[in-house]
Amino acid sequence: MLTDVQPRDAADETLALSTTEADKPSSLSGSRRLVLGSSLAALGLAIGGRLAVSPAAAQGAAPAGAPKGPQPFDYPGKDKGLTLLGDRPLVAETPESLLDDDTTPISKFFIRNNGQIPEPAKDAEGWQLSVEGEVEKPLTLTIAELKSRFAPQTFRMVLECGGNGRSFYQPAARGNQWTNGGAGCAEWTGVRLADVLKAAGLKETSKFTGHYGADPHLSGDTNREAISRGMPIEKALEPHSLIVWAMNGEPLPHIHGGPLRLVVPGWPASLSSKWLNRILVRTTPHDGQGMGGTSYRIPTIPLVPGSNVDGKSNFTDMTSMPLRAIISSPANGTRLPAAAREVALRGAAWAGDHEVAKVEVSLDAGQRWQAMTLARPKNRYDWVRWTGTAALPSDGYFELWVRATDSRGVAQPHVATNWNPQGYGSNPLHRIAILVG
Ligand SMILES: Nc1nc2c(c(=O)[nH]1)N[C@H]1C(S)=C(S)[C@@H](COP(=O)(O)O)O[C@H]1N2
Ligand SMILES: [Mo]
Repeated sequence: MLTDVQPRDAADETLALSTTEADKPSSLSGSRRLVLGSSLAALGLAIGGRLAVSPAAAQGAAPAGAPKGPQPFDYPGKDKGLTLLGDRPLVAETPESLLDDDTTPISKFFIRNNGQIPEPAKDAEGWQLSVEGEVEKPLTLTIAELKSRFAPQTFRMVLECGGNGRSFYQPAARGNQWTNGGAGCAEWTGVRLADVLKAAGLKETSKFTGHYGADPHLSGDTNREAISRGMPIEKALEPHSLIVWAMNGEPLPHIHGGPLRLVVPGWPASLSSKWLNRILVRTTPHDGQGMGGTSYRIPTIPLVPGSNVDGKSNFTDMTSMPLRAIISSPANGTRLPAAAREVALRGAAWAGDHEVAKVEVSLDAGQRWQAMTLARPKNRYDWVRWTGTAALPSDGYFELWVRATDSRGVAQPHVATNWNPQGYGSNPLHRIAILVG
């Protein structure tokens, strides 16, 4: 049967094209689609984060048990403008308008935990990392030893949750309903994972890694891992795959995995293990928590949206994150004065393992596109900041659409494609609404 469709919340939006969706009653009341119309006049200025016209940011997309819609966020050292997506485990995303800095400040950086937050380390320099398994000589290194034995590197690199963009899928996919804010771009300082692996001595048979962190499973069961993912050795040996102890020049904050984490840029951030204490080198693909099934895996043959599949066949591990561009200024819902005839635009674009070649903006729902100016990224895996100006033909309501194109000539889709049960790879173009006058 083709349409083994998962149940959805009744409040879900109704732009779906499939017959299973078309007969659902439209539920405009309470929908975030109305945010601009109903609240802009009242607020007179920016509305927090979500696209007023987006069906995907609908509150109904939240999984059962999760808070209904975005919740205010209150966490030490974090900006209150972050959006809480779940408090157990703690997950918060960054509204696009808070991704307006060239380097994402720690206060605005998204948070994604799968398990409990571990106890903070008492002696950060004494934190131990072991490298074991398919190596010539297993190692145990303290952070102090990592710093003294290997050459430190600093790169500005995007870290992006594998599920970023998930909320744009119709029907809703399982998991945290990220919009575009499960991503940030920070300066990471550490040593090359490759240097440490080589010090442990790689063999012909050293083909994959598996990573372990100190965070307990959500249940507290000490036999279970919160998450433990791994990758092919080629990705581990890339010069930008780092073992990191500093973020934006500060000791790596506890909530971001301090004192030690991996940063594996371009691929799902679930590989960037926080509270890193053990790397296992393997001959076979890792089998830890978050490997196999439909976890961080995408279909190799496109599925009917809503299909109930287990990922055992015709699925492959997600590698590069997809292309994505955001408008970080103005914020969605911004009201400009009457007679304003242009608007300054700013944003960012990134492309996983690939390169951003072009960023364009449309004011007429994609009929005409205008190229934006791209800044030079600092290094591979840095995002591309972009700027530009759009002419406003009149007062009134406008939607601004942004789309990136990569160096292979592939642009972002208008809608989320390649639906999969856990919602990976969703990268429809970002849209914001503004009102002039
Ligand atoms: N030990 C550990 N590492 C982890 C996770 C986790 O739950 N535990 N979550 C992963 C996921 S899914 C993401 S998206 C990133 C989030 O990193 P951040 O919280 O620093 O933004 O950490 C990854 N590393
Ligand atoms: Mo993630």
